[in-house]
Amino acid sequence: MTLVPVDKTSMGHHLLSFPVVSDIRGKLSVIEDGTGLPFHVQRVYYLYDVPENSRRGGHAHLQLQQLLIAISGAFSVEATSTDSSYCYRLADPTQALYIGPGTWRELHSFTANAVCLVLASRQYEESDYIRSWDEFKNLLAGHK
Ligand code: T46
Repeated sequence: MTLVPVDKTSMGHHLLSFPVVSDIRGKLSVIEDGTGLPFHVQRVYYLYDVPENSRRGGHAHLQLQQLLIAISGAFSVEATSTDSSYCYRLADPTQALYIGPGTWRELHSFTANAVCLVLASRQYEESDYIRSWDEFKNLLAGHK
């Protein structure tokens, strides 16, 4: 079963769609290496019990690629890269938001039951984070 691009918003951030197996017992979605995943998954983590008024992210990565999935509930992701800036509302467990290197992300407006599952292309490295907006803007300016 293959992932399908939903849109072409940006090279740095766009939605992908997972196939669903649905029957009277419920639904099942599969994420499988070699079926259209844009990278090999090295790490999985998840955000949950996030207060409604809390913001997460607020940084970019130098190399990391990630897929964000609203496994339960909903939340918003503001993504900014060289070619575009867009606010996604993730609320569908059959969709994943791809976020590539050089993309600033901010997550907010979590519903009470929201769970954000993240598949990541690399292990955790603090040195991969760009946590300063000014540094990020300088990086983008250098790529134009
Ligand atoms: C991202 C968004 C969606 C670890 O020890 N290992 C890990 O794999 C991660 C992701 C975090 N941490 C530690 C580092 C901090 O002490 O957990 C603490 C909270 O991490 P952070 O403030 O980076 O969490 P978020 O939710 O702001 O950002 C995370 C990811 O870091 C980031 O890459 O895109 O989730």
